[in-house]
Amino acid sequence: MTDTAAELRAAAPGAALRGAKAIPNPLNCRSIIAVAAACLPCMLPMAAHACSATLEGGKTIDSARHSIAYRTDPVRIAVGKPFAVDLVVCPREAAATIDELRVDAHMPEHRHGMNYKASVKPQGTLGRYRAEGLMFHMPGKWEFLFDVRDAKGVERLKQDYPLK
Ligand SMILES: [Cu+2]
Repeated sequence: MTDTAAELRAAAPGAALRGAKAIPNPLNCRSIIAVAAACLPCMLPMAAHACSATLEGGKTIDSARHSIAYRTDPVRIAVGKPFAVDLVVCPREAAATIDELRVDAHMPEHRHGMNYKASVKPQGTLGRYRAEGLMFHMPGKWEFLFDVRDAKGVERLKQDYPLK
């Protein structure tokens, strides 16, 4: 649980998708703020959404400030085989622009990341990116980390990826 709390502190507000599972330390105000920020979309159902990212055959993650759709290439990742990730990222606030997208992954239970650093390149269409050079070197519970940087800072979106 301390691991999750540490991630909450490290992540930008709104990024803690797994925050609902965490039991915030009452003395740790930043964790509580992070959890509250993660719930903003549910508390503000009338808030205007500039976009909702979609990618055929892909998965979507929504956070406070961004919507990400991603699809791995190949769709089925194999242990020890390089793969790429195609992404669509869009800001929820109409005027916001994305300055940088970083794609990474780690195994939270093993406390290690990948052995390679992914390179992310914008594609022709606005909001489309492709990350290359990823590899999961062992089976188990991986987690994708998508860091979106805009004028307000970095927002981290995460999603579990169990690899058999
Ligand atoms: Cu591992």
